Amino acid sequence: MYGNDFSAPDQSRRPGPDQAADDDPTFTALLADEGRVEPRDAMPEAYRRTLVRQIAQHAHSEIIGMQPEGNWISRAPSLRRKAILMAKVQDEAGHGLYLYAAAETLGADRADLLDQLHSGRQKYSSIFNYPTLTWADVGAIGWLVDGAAITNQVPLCRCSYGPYARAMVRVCKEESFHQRQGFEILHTLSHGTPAQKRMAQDAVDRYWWPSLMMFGPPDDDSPNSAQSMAWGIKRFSNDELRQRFIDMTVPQAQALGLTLPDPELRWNEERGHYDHGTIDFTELFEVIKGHGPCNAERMAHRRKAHDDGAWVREAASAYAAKHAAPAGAGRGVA
Ligand code: BYC
Repeated sequence: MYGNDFSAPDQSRRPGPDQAADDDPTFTALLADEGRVEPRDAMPEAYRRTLVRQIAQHAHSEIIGMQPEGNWISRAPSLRRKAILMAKVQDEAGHGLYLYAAAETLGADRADLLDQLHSGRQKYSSIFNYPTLTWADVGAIGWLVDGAAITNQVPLCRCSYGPYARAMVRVCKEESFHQRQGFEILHTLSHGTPAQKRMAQDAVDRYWWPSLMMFGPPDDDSPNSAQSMAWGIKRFSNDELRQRFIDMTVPQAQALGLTLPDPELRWNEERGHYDHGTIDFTELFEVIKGHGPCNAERMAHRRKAHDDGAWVREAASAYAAKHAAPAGAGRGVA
C-alpha cells in the first residue's frame, strides 16, 4: 500500500505511520521547517484523512472533467482541433491516475475511492456539472476552467505532502498548455464572423461565475481552510486564489476582445486588485448537493463507464496474478 516508488520516502528519517500522533514533535518541526512529509513518515491521522479527502476529490474531478469536453471530440471543427482535444482529454485521465496513485501512498484503496465517488460519498468539482452547449464552451473551459485550476494548483506544488506536490508539478505544466489552447480557440472565434464572436461571448458569459465558484466557498464559510493552511496543504485561502485568478483574467479578456459578465469589475488602485460583483454561492452549494444542471448525467455516465470497464480490470488482475505466481506454477510443466 505504501510502496509507490515515485514518492521515494526517506525511510531512515522517521518512525512508521503506526506511531503517528497528533502532537508528534517531529511532524510539527518538519512542517515548521517547510520540509516535505513522505508516505512512511509519521503523520497525524487527521492530516492523512484531509489529504485523502482532497486528493480523492481532485482525482475524481479530473476524470469526471473528461466528460464535458469529451462530448465535443466527435464534433470538433477540424482534424487539428480534434487531435488537440483528444490529447487534452487524455491528459486529464493521466492527471486522475497520478492523483489516485498519490492517494494510495496514504493507504487509500483506489477501488474504494471510486466506490465513494459512485455512491456520492465523495465530491468532485462543481464546474463539471455545467453543460458544453457549443464548440466555444471547449475554449471557455480551457481558458477559464483550466486557468482557475492552474491558479489553485501552482501553490499545491509546494504542498507539505511530497507525492501530491510532485504530482502537481507535471499537472500544472500540462494545464498551462490546456489554458493556452482554450485561449487560442476563443481568440480565433472572437476574431471570426459576428456569429462566432457571439458564440465565444455566450460561452464566457455562462462559464465566468461557475469558474469563480471552483475556488470553493468564501473564507469565512470554508470549514477546512484554516487547518489545511496550518498543515501546509493549502498555501492560500479560497478568496485569495479567487482574487488572483480575477486579476490575471481581466486583462486576458481584454486581449480576447470579450467582456466578462460582471458590471462591477473594476480596478481598485488602493487595493491593487480588481473589485468584483457578488458571487451567488447558493448556486455553488446547490451544485455541490447534486442539483446542478448535469450532476445526474455525469454520474450516470461515470458509473456506466466503470461497469463497462469491469472486464479490463479483471483481465489486468488475472495478468498480474499470473505473473506474480512462482515460475512454472500453473503452466503444466511436465
Ligand atoms: N466543487 O472548506 P472548503 C481540473 C467542498 S480539476 C465541489 O473550502 P477545501 C480540470 C469541499 O470539498 C479541478 N465541492 O474545502 C479537470 C468541502 O467539502 P467536504 C479540481 C467543493 O477542501 C479536467 C466543502 O465544499 N481541483 O482542474 O479546504 C478538465 C467546504 O469547502 C468545491 C481540485 O480539486 C467545488 N468547487 O477547499 C479541466 C484542487 N469547493 O470535503 C480542468 C484541489 C469546495 O468537507 N482542491 N467544495 O465534504 C482544493 O484546492 C480544495 O479542495 C478546494 C476546496 C479549494 C476545492
